[in-house]
Amino acid sequence: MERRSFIKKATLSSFAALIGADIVFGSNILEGYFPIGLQDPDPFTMFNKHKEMVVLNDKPWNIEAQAHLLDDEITPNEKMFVRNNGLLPEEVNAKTWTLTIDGESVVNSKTYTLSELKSKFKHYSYQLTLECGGNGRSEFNPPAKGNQWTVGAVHCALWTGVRLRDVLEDVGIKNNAVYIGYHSTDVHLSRDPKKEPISRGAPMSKSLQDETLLAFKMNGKDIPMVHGYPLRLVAGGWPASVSGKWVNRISVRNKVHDGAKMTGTAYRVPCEPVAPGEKVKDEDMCIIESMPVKSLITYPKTGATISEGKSLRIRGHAWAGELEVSKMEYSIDFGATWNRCSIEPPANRLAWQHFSATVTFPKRGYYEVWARATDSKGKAQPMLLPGWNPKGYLNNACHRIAIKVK
Ligand SMILES: Nc1nc2c(c(=O)[nH]1)N[C@H]1C(S)=C(S)[C@@H](COP(=O)(O)O)O[C@H]1N2
Ligand SMILES: [Mo]
Repeated sequence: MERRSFIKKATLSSFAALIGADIVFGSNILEGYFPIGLQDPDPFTMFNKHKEMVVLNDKPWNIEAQAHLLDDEITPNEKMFVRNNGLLPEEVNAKTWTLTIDGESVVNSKTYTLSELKSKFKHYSYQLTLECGGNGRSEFNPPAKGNQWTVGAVHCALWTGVRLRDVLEDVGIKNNAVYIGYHSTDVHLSRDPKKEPISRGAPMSKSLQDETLLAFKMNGKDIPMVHGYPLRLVAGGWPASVSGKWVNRISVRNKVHDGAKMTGTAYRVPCEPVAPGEKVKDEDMCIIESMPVKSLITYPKTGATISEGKSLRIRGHAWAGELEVSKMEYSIDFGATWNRCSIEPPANRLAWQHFSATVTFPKRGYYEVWARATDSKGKAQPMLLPGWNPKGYLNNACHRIAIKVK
């Protein structure tokens, strides 16, 4: 009689996904045994993150980058921020993973396996800027509750998958479709299986864009577990909360989706500007759609010292939600005067753009380099803070670095 009971294949594959490597002798693992690689509560090891990433919260995990870590043109996994609203899915098995398309506005609901999705529809790859709606929240006054992101809740990775549009067309969408809503397998903090940590979505016009993907690869590899393995919705240029991780169901709704964090004040800002600290009624709050124009200086790191007489090459990225960035400038005199940076076109729509400039300083001393992007409709970043809002969203103030000339 076999008395030893080995862990299930599904458990093994979710262990492997979490560790980010094949567990070569995994079939020998006994039930109830937890590989030490997973007992390690260190998020840097567990999620393969760069040592300089900053952990804001561990339940749920919220981890941000620093500006200088985001220097790569395409953000690698190690430097991508993590924003979870709940606990990681408990069991993930790509082999049995399915995606169901349902809702009031589908002709007939339909379920696809992951391999059906991959074989039936054409694959596309896009670099997509995903920024948390709350990025920059820490600067608002009066302060807003929530993760106190500084500048690091943004990334631009290369996502590969099938177009949501192609899948929706395959299912058949009724004329009264208004919105899609995603559903995922992560676990509510209360562990109540009836509650979802988050279930957001997008209007049909955004859902049907070329670049809106059901992605199964990130930067050419399986999506890392913490970023949504094995299937993720990605919708660049909108608050990253629209890009549902671990997606197993998409509902096509005949009204604005009313899932978790779609209603009340979540991911909404006052429809009209308000004074700092002002109370705003729920019905006067509007859902955030395209993100505002913004930029980051990713080189050098703030605090750098250079020698007198030397010029400084600065570089970074700029993005503008659904729009392009048409002008990029820097200032070394606290915003009194501005000089042009050169800026490249995006790799594709909704990808961030790279800028650079050669900066010279008149004499020794302390300087700040400020960067300001302007979008294709002529809207520029505010120098210090944009309009206050109760939940602390959309802080697109100019990024600033300190430089000493010695
Ligand atoms: N299923 C699920 N999808 C999710 C979330 C989540 O908690 N659960 N968080 C959202 C939010 S608020 C953000 S900002 C992005 C973060 O993506 P990242 O962790 O891959 O950087 O994922 C979004 N998709
Ligand atoms: Mo977010």
